[in-house]
Amino acid sequence: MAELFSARMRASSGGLHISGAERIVPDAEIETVAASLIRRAMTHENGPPEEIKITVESLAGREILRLRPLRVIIPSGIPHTIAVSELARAGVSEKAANMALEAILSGASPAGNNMRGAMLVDAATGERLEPDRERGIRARAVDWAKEAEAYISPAENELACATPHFREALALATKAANAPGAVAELCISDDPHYTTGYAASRAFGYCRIASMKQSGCRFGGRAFFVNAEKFDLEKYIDYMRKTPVLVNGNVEVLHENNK
Ligand code: PML
Repeated sequence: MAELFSARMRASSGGLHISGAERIVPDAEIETVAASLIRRAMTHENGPPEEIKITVESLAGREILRLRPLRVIIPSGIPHTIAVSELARAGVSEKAANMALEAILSGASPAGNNMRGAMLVDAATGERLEPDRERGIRARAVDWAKEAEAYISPAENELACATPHFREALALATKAANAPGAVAELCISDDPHYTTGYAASRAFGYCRIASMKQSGCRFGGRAFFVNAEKFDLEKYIDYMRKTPVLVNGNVEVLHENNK
């Protein structure tokens, strides 16, 4: 079997995060994928970055965790209300959910900008647990298995996805939902004109929510909610950063009309 590599891109301007992406690819595809990551950074709607960092790292010797994708739910109703109730049924207090929602939509870093990674939030109290509020927590080394194209492409077609946001977010949410101590996740894109977000959990799936922010709003980010009583920060960060995850399996899309 071909050796696998983690390839990631981070683009920034003036020290501020602009865009990022993660792939897991065989050695033969590294050059093509690196070129496409650079093209993506250069054509991002926030403008060409001042700096693009591409990291390619061998995954040799690391055990790859294979996960089935979270089931996708398409709700109807008031976006923020759906998000909070979806988080609540997964075990996040309303206080914690509302705190995260407000922080994401007003710039969760100490300077009031978007964070580079996600907030880490005690699901019960809403206390923020990430060691660095600028960097936050990053989920790295996650992608769809090559064979999963047969599952993710039809789901993208069904949902009329014109960009890779959905497929990348579903893979990342699947990894995050399986982290030790994970309770749920809330995400709103920081791309100003991408307004779809989600609330996800291992128990209830990936609830894809349209209109989570006003078009043009530059704020966005993620909050990972954890059970602080069953939680080891070091193990959590180690899993999020280092455990390579390939997602594969049928992408079930469920349309809920009565929320
Ligand atoms: C991001 O910009 O990284 C977040 C993308 C959220 C995607 C939501 C979706 O389309 O399902």
